Amino acid sequence: MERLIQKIIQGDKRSVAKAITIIENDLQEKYDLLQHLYLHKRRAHVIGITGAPGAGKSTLVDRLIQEIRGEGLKIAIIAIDPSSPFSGGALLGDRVRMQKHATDSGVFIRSMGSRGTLGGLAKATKETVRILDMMGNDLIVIETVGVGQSELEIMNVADSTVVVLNPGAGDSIQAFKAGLMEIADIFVINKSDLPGTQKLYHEIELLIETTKQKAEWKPPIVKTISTEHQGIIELWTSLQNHFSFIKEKGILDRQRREDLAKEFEEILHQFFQHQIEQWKKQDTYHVIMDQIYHQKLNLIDVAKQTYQQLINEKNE
Ligand SMILES: Nc1nc2c(ncn2[C@@H]2O[C@H](COP(=O)(O)OP(=O)(O)OP(=O)(O)O)[C@@H](O)[C@H]2O)c(=O)[nH]1
Ligand SMILES: [Mg+2]
Repeated sequence: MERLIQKIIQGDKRSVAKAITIIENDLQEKYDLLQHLYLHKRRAHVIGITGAPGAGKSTLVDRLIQEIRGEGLKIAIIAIDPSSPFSGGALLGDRVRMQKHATDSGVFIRSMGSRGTLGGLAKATKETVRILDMMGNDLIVIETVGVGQSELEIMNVADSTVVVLNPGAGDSIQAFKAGLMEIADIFVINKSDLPGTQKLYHEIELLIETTKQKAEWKPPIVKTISTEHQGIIELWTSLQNHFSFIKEKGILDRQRREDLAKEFEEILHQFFQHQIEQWKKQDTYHVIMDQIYHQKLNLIDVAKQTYQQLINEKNE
């Protein structure tokens, strides 16, 4: 494990991929790996990019990579495989589009599937972010299709969330309904070469004015034509402004402490869950369940006793 960690710190892509697989597949070495990860102080700026299928998220990320690499910064991209079967083809497009960066040692791209539950994916994403931070990336971008609650949860992992909208698609109302107003730190109107851009701009402006009256951070609206590299510098500037803002206000620090507390609790749950699973493997388990079923034992009493027993085992 020490060797793997060293290689991750050196930026070895193969080792990073291996570590992510350990996390994704919940392998035995996971806690060993996490032990090292939690000793590392996070420093990367985590950016979430969400929006409807085909909004132009990948094109935008591709352009952002170009911009950021120009400044010599290191960047990692996590593309969350869309849970919707409709976007299958588009993902292939992503891979082709970003392919040209694949040989750049300062760019790491990984797609993560929605195998198992999406809630589990959010957790794996969080842990993957730690690996990518340790790898020395300055920026970690998470791209996800913004539809359900679970995708919103994935976006919670980000320090700065970008919501990508398109003109002429009724997008402002959609954004309002889908809860994207709450999570957006920056709005991007991509495809602003298309008609309806100004109308959408005013609608979002109005929504921000009414929903973010008291907010200290008012999300900027950036117009982009990502296919023509327009508005990319403005987006990058807005992202940097937002990161400075949350750092200066102590928001980032507070957020990361809360995240750690949550992760701590989750790990405790996992340990306990594991103990329960072990306990269920004992022969007495079925006997006890039978007796509960026939009202010979009281479920709550047995649960209390078992709980005590498990806690004591842990202390021994
Ligand atoms: N006219 C116009 N087309 C664009 C712009 N940006 C992206 N597109 C096109 O929109 C299509 C979808 O772009 P993607 O970047 O794959 O969109 P996406 O949001 O990543 O799509 P999913 O990953 O499927 O959700 C592509 O054909 C792009 O060429 C833009 O600014 N203007
Ligand atoms: Mg995409």
